[in-house]
Amino acid sequence: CTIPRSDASDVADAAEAAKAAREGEWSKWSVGQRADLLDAVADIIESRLEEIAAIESRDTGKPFRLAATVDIPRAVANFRFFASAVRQHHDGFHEMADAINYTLRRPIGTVGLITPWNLPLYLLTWKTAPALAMGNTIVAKPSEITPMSATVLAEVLHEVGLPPGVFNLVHGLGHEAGQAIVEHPDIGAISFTGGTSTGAIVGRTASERFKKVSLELGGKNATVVFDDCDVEKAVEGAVRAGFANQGQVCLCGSRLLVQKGIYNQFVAAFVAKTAAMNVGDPADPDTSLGALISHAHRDKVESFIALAQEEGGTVETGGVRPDLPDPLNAGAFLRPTVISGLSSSCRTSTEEIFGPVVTVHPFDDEDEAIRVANGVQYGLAASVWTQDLGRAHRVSAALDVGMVWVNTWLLRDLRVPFGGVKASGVGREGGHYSLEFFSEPKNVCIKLA
Ligand code: NAD
Ligand code: 6OD
Repeated sequence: CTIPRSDASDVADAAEAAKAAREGEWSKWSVGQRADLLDAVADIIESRLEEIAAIESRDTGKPFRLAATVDIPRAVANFRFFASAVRQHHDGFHEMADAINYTLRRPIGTVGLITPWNLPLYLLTWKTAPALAMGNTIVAKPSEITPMSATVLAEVLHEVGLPPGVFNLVHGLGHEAGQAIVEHPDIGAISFTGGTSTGAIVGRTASERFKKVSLELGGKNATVVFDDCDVEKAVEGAVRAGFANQGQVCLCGSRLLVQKGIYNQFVAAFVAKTAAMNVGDPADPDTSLGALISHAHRDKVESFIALAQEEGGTVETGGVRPDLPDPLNAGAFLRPTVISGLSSSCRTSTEEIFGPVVTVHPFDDEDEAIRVANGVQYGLAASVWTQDLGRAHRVSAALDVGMVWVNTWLLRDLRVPFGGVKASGVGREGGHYSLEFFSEPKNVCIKLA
């Protein structure tokens, strides 16, 4: 498809429309009206679920089944959840002996939303719904690589009667349209999800202008498997964590740490399950892995597989392109890949690859597992597999990450804080964290007579 390559003047137009809208009828909408609108958006996306899932699958290369069971249902849930959350949201009241304080919560004004290509509608709606719930106007830029579902979202918002100018979609390149959004003086907050190096630029640019900023960035997440786990469930969980969405989820468990007592047995089962995965036609319901996002990205992932071998690693399975019929053979497909024998500190084991590549590492005890898991610049998420409750608590507390799953992976409750530490980001999304990010508290202190 073809999309506009918008520049700073288009962003300025969008910001002007957003400013006019926030001073117009939108500012008079009640919380209940805004919540009803979010519910109406959810209903329409749900009624078009298969059509939008097909669009998302074609745009990204992800399996249609994944888009239809995860991405698009989650977009629906994002709108329903924040409709309900904002209806329940309340603010502070603090009583003193001779005064009372109450806290008003106001929209920021216009907010900039910048999102990546891996979960296009899922992540754009994760920001759009709370921003609208709190009464902001929006200038949004989806990834230039996956513009289609964002365009559908804009149409749906129009269809449900959102006043013109409240949601402005600007397609374009990151360093052009994206940068212009972050720089624009009338856009008061930036919510960004993407890579760590881009996040550093966005963070710097926004902070220099005293903008509120939320950064959800990259990860190099550990799946930590202890001897006492339920092996069958842990293998299944580790495969899902490693290769969901072709390994292109920021939360993917790309480092598999296995305690020595079960290392050989576990890795053999993990490799066998990985080798049995179907890679191919995203439209086929039996497909486990579709195509990577682009040929350029596959080149990058393959360069890491080559680097791993230079670093002394052994490819246990994968590392090659699947043999697919025409026209699929022109796509950016890659077999899910497992690499053993690497040091836990080499580049392959510490840098984000963001593709279907998992490195496996043995460890002796809890201390070593924690040291290796924490030995990267990232701190997004981890999963811990053990049946020992005390160990689950100890290890979870010691991991330098924003989120830990125990005996599961990517089980989401939309109320909980979502985000990372270290180079994985700044701030949290979800529930009241999002509602508070997209608003400013104002305290009023009244002296009693
Ligand atoms: P990216 O950083 O290249 O791009 C993300 C978005 O930023 C795109 O819309 C892009 O156009 C825009 N952008 C690029 N340069 C910009 C600039 N100078 N100013 C403003 N915007 C700019 O990331 P990507 O390749 O699209 O996505 C993959 C990365 O995103 C991975 O590192 C992944 O871990 C991360 N990610 C993190 C989360 C999370 O929640 N922590 C979720 C999804 C993806
Ligand atoms: O589940 C979520 O809310 C979320 N933000 C997921 C991000 C996944 C990253 O690729």
